[in-house]
Amino acid sequence: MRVLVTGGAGFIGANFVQQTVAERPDARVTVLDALTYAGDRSSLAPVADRVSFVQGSVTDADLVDGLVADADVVVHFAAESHNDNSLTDPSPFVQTNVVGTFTLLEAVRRHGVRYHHVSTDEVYGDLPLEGGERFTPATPYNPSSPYSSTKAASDLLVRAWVRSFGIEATISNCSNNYGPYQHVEKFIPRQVTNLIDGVRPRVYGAGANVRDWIHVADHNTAVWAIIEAGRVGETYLIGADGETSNLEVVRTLNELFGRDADDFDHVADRAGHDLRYAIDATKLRTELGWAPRFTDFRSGLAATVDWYRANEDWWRPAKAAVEARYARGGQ
Ligand code: NAD
Ligand code: TDX
Repeated sequence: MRVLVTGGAGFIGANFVQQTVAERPDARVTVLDALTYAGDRSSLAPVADRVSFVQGSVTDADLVDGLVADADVVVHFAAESHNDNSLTDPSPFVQTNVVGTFTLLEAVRRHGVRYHHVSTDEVYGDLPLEGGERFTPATPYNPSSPYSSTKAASDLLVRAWVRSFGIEATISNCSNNYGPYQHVEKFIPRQVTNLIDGVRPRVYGAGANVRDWIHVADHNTAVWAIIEAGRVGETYLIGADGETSNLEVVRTLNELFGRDADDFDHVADRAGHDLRYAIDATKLRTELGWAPRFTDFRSGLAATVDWYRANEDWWRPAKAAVEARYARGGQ
């Protein structure tokens, strides 16, 4: 099977490519990645000899056409992915997330190639902190940020291309991922690398916001389950019942570093900050028989801390610039 992975030098894409090479000897993987600030070719170093790497943008119609023509399945991870950046400059989010998806869909339509669209639970907006409500595939779209609105737009393009042109596509909307190779701008790697540097964790606002954490490896087994057995035109929600408040995350990290759990700082809140995400993954579990393997968040976090300790060469080059950017926003 010839697999074209967009965004394969990013966090989830690189884990997907490594996992695919390790577990699927029949897969021939090509990565298309623009190597923005978020992409790092060294994330693919362990499998470099098994992967064809093409540096370029998903908005480049000619390049995309040739690569899609040569694939059996396209797995689309490439995106601008950070909410905070989308509040500073939404423009690349519209280009990559909307125009890039459009460009891929047109190529998939021309060449009749199977397409899987990787998206986020943030398209559904947020939930109240209390009450236990969860997102389902029937939840109306109600995105809050420039990031999530461009992801929502891209999902709707996919649905329209299925209905209007009959392309063979599936969509997944996953909750917050954690694990190795995540950029230091994101919540967990930022705090882990702060703690390695002896800096107190930084929590936005009161810190009561809840995210539904899933290990990146579990996200990726779900993506493969959908590619292999998902019904064309369907949306699957991916989540592993990992609801945890930001306060609980930093307390656990402090404990893993042998520090007082409450030794952290509250900093300026994010504009429009979503309160709570929670996924009902019943459809994925019952229809496709998927189940997560990383069900103990604390030990998953401990393994992630170990990875960042052991791979300082990977994250150190980005750290100072990320912290300087946060400092300008009082965060
Ligand atoms: P990331 O920011 O770590 O990686 C994105 C990758 O896309 C980078 O390698 C970057 O170089 C590449 N890229 C950016 N613009 C590009 C362009 N125009 N053309 C080609 N490549 C380009 O993101 P991530 O966290 O790995 O997220 C991957 C996907 O998963 C995204 O679509 C995101 O919306 C979705 N998602 C992420 C999470 C999460 O918790 N991180 C949760 C649910 C869904
Ligand atoms: O320093 C911080 N302090 C803090 O309290 C940072 C960077 C974040 N936060 C908070 C904001 C969120 O409530 O932590 C939570 C997680 O923040 P992010 O890592 O920025 O993730 P989030 O905004 O929830 O979005 C993530 O999950 C859904 C990914 O970045 C998206 O790509 C994905 O779609």
